[in-house]
Amino acid sequence: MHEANHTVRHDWTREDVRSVYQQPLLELVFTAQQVHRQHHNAGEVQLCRLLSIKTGGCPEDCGYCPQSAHYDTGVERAAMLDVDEVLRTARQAKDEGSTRFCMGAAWREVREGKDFDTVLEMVRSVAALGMEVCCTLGMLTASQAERLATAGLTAYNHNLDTSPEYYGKAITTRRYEDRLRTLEHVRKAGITVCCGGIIGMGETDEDRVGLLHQLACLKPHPESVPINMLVRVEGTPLAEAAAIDPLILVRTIATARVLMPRSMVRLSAGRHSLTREAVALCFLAGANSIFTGEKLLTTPNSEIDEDEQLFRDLGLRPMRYE
Ligand code: SAM
Ligand code: DTB
Ligand code: SF4
Repeated sequence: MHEANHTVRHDWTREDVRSVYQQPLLELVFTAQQVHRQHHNAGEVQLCRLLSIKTGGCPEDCGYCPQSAHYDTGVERAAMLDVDEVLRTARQAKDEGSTRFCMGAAWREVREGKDFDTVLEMVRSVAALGMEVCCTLGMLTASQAERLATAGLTAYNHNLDTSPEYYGKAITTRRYEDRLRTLEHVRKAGITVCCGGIIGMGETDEDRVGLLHQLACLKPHPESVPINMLVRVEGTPLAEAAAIDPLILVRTIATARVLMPRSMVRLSAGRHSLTREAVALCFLAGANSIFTGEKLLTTPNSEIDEDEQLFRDLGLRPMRYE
């Protein structure tokens, strides 16, 4: 079934997804690598830079997140950055080889007013550098999505995070349907979708299958699929979650690659805690994008010189502009 046909499909059943996910790992990685080579240049990995433009004090209480005002995590609430500061970071990221710049805000949803106007200005300025511009600002209305599109936004990140069944155990103040509605607004506005999830929150294989199934049935597929491994931050309810085996990350990435052949699959949070060999396996499994720079939003990320060394050792190149 899936081995022979590597075309883009949106009619995956949960059983299909389960049977891809459950294959012997090396069979799965081999299939994923074939799919990857059919649709992408396997020697290139896109570098993306994240910046938290509005940190901490979020009214939402997502059990994994260091920025929620509900938990004492040591992340200080900060005012919104100014446009010049954001632009400086974006220019530096571009000089360091990033082709995509993603701005995150610790908001449950976007509210009208000065802060949103500032975000629109940031989007216009970063787009003028010729970089792909992504934002992750929480829930959006249709009209806010349209204004972001007009400002030049390339992509909007809004994760489904986990399966519909497990969602309520990790997040209690918003619903899966709310997430799907924002994704629809983003699509309708003509912005590309960046949507993935987090593994290592105590979910089962079946929950990971459930998440991947939801993503693979979105039509069109999200152009970008971030796979995050939980960063366990002290003070959050998930601080003591059991560490997840990196081979489960490899399995999740490989399944995402097989199900969504054309998408960029991004090895996102948690990379810092992986060995170089595990990162290499993630690339072999079809990951073709990473975040670079010393920080993700609030937690540490891999050092840029270590990444450069790894790219040299693996013979990979940062993706250039198209
Ligand atoms: N507030 C917005 C929202 O929730 O959509 C945007 C920012 S939020 C920090 C973006 C994503 O980061 C979340 O959906 C989640 O997938 C991921 N994330 C947050 N905390 C994380 C953690 N500790 N480990 C891994 N991923 C995390
Ligand atoms: C995504 O899926 N991962 C990134 C990005 N989208 C915004 C965020 C990871 C955040 C990790 C925790 C932190 O640094 O605060
Ligand atoms: Fe707020 Fe987003 Fe963190 Fe949830 S994931 S607490 S909405 S910043």
